[in-house]
Amino acid sequence: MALERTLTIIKPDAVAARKSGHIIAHLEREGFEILAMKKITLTRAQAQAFYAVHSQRPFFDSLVDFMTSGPIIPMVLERDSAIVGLRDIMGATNPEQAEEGTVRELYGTNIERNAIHGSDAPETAAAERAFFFSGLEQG
Ligand code: FUP
Repeated sequence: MALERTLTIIKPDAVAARKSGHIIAHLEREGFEILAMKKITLTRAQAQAFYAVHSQRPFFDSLVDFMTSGPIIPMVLERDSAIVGLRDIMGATNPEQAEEGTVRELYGTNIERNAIHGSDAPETAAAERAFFFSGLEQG
C-alpha cells in the first residue's frame, strides 16, 4: 500500500447543518490525516471551473447554485490508498443508494446535496488539491 493524498470537500449542506465536526471525526477515525483545511465560499466562476467536466450535464447550473450557496470546507487528506479509501467511505453519489454507515448515507440528503466530495483518481486528486491549496499549504 502506498501513502497517497486526496482532496475532500465538506459541501454547503453539511456545513450549514453543522455536521462538519462529525464528518471530520469520521475521516480521522478512518485513518486520514488532515494536511490542509480551510472554510471558504466559492464564486460562481470558481464552482463552474471546479465542476467543468460536468458543464454540459443538465444538473450543472443547479450544482453550481448549490455549491455557491454557503461556505464549504476543502481539505487535503493523506492515508494509505487515500483516493479509493475515501471513495469507499463516502458512499454512492446518491445518498439513497449509499451503503449504511457511509458519509453520504449518514449526512447526505439527495444526489445533489450529498454532503461530501472526494477526488476519483490520482490525476484529479492532484489537480483538485492544487485548485484549493498551494504546495506550501499542503506540507
Ligand atoms: P461523485 O464523484 O460521486 O461526487 O459524483 P459525480 O462526479 O458523478 O458528480 C459530481 C456531483 O454532481 C455530485 F456530487 C452531485 C452532482 N450530481 C447531481 O447533482 N446530479 C446528478 O445526476 C449527478 C451528479
